[in-house]
Order: sequence, then structure tokens, then C-alpha cells
Amino acid sequence: MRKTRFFGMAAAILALTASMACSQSKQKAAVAESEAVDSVFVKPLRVEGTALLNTDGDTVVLTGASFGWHGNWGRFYTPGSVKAIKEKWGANVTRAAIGAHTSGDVLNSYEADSAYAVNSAIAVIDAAIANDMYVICDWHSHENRKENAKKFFEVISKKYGDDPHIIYEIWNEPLQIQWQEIKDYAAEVIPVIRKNAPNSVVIVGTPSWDQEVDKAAADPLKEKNVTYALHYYAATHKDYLRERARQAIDAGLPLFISECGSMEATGDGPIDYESWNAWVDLADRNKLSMLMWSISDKVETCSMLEPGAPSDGMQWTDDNLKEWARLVKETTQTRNSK
Ligand code: IDC
Repeated sequence: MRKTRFFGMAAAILALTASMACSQSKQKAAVAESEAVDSVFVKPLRVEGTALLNTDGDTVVLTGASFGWHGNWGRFYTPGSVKAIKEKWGANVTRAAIGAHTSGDVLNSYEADSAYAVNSAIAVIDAAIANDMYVICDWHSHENRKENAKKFFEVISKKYGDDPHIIYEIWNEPLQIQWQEIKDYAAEVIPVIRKNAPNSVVIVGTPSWDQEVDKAAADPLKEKNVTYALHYYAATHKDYLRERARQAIDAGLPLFISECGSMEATGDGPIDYESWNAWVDLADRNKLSMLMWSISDKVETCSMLEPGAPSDGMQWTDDNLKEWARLVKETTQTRNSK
């Protein structure tokens, strides 16, 4: 009897201690979880009016660097480069530029080697997810390559489902193509993505290399969570394009600067700091996200790296970075610390 009582009490004490320990560890786990949740930057996004919002209702302004055409500069599509853009340059977004077709000196493309194209996109997307960054999956096309775009986005969206890190850019820069053709293209490509990723944000290109945002403002898509691409190269595109952008915003069009440069539209020539500052000011005032072109190592002003820079960005030294890279870093750090 006494034995039973003794064992009964011992069992009760044991159970109590165990349950205290358990509830303490549960509390610890809960704290760790809430800390982990708090420290996560990437949350689902949505477009509301002209604003990009996260699920907390905060306006989100993203700044970072875009990779170059995967066909020529795919060697930089590494976990280390994505990590460096985040940790050393302060970026919260990056962009995989998956070339749809040949273009000038860029010969490899999705058309030539679709597996390499898909794997390049996956390399950057996975690294961005691991680094708590947003990532634009960009179909880097100037021509209407709708059928291949559908195939490409079917594969990517199926793999990632509704993962909130990914923003889909369905047609980098349409040439001087009618807005109606771009709308028709979007009407076919967006459903392919949304079938697998119903809540994803999609960037739709605008005519004339993403400059005729007025055409989109006059006749926007009915789809939810769509934003429109505005691209500029500061030494070529000046007040007239800034004015057009302002008017589009005033008309209620959400804009996303998924690509820009400080030099001429050729990607070369000197940096125009005055025009660049005017563009950054416009982006800041209107809370526009901005990605700068590009992580590549060609002899041209817009290639941020010196020829022969390591493929793993964590190994880049200051000697590997060109003038443009220094400006990109400074712009990124300033904007993302606000
Ligand atoms: C440029 C690259 C260049 C490459 C060329 C091929 O910088 O090395 O030879 O593409 O077409 C864009 C395009 C982007 C261009 C960039 C600079 O989106 O693909 O990259 N640019 O010309 N729009 C305006 C400028």
C-alpha cells in the first residue's frame, strides 16, 4: 500500500516535472518560432491600387540587382552570387533573366537548350529562397515567344506552387508591339502560372521596351495582382519618360522597375549621375521597386563585374566590381535601409 502510494507520488512528481519541462520547452519552441517568423522578410505580396503590399499590409519597396542573360552569363547563377547580393550589397530581391531567343552576341537561349534555361532559373530561385529574398523569374524576351513562355512558366510554377518568393515577369521587353498583342499574350500566359500559383504577382511588359506605360494606363488588364514594367536607362531616357511614368501612376497604374541602368540604353557609355539621381528620386517618392542590370562581366558599362570575376559572388573583391556595381551597391543599401 505504502509502496503503491510512494510510487504513485513519485510518478506524479515525475509527471509534473516532465510536464513542466515539456511546457518550458514548448514555450521555448514557441518563442523560437515567433522569432523565426518575425525575422522572415518574404511574405506573400499583392498589388492594391498602385502599391505593392505584403500580408501585414505594409508597402513593400524592393531593390536589388538583376542577373544578365542566362545564355551568356549563366556562370554567375550560383548560390554564392545570390548570397553576396543579399549580404554584401543589401539586396532584398534579385532576378533571373532567362533568355527566350538569341539576341546580338547572346546565342544560347531557351530555344537552343530549354533544360539549361530551366536549371538556371531554378538555381537563382532556390538561392533566393534560401536567402529570404524575393526573386523575379523573368522571361527575357523581346519578341512574342508565347508558346515557349507557356512551357517555361508551366514547369517553374508547377515546381514552386504558390511560393511567395517568386514574382513572374512574363515578357521582359516587348519591342514596338501593339499593347493589344501584349494583353492577348498576358491573357494566355498568366492563367498557366495562376493554375499552379494562384496568388502570385505578375509583371506585364509594356510596348517599346517597357516605356509606353501610358498605353497600359489607358487600358489595363482586369486580372488581380498584376503590375506593369517600366524600364529606363538614365543616360538615354530622361524627363519625357519620367513625366510619362508620373502620369501613369496618377492614372492609377502600378509600376515595377524590373530593370534599369544609369548608362545609355545600349548598356554602354558613361554613367549619367544627374539623370540617375532624378530616376531614383522618382522611384523613392512613388515607392517603386527597382532592379539594376546586370550581374555579368562583359566589357560594357552595365556589366557590373570586371571580365573574369569569380562565378561565386562570395569571392568577389572590390577589384572585381566596376563603377556601376559600386553605384548599385550604394543605391541598394540606401533604399533598403529606409
Ligand atoms: C544587353 C546586354 C548586352 C547584350 C545585349 C543582347 O547588356 O551585353 O549583348 O543585351 O541583346 C535592355 C535589355 C537587356 C540589354 C540592356 C542593355 O533588357 O537585355 O542587355 N537593355 O542594352 N533594355 C534596355 C537596355
